[in-house]
Amino acid sequence: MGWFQDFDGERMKILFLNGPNLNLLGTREPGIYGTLTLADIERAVRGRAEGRKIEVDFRQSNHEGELVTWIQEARGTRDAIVLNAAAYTHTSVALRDAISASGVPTIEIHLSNVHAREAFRHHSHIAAVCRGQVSGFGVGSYLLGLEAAVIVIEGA
Ligand code: CA2
Repeated sequence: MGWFQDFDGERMKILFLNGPNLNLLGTREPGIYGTLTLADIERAVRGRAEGRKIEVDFRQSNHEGELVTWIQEARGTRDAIVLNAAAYTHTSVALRDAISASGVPTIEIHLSNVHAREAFRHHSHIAAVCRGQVSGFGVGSYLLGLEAAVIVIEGA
């Protein structure tokens, strides 16, 4: 049996969270972030999850506090979080504390390769409390984030 089919428990509940300005995807800066909208990316993620024991919740907020609240609410209700914290990656101790306090395994993702960009994008406040990071694969970072979440949930 494939590692992605052998989850014996309930459906895996995976929460995708997207931070500030990601609602603008597909409308500006296509050279860096591509031409897909966030709705296109959500469709791709749901397509990858289809037919598997995976329940996807996909959200975006421009507000740090709202993201903090959603991370807090994930405790006991979600099996993993896949988080593109956008600019808050590089600024937010609040998100880091929320991830740490929630205890929910979290995968950090980025569309662009943050390490190949400006120096201020090289540091992530959340990396140390995440299980790992996927950066630089466009929509593929979301799909890899989904697979990473499944691997973490299954304990593979
Ligand atoms: O590469 C990523 O996914 C980022 O998380 C995107 C953030 C950036 O601050 C991080 O360093 C890397 C920015 C998201 C803003 O998205 C826009 C989309 C279209 C137009 C303008 C911004």
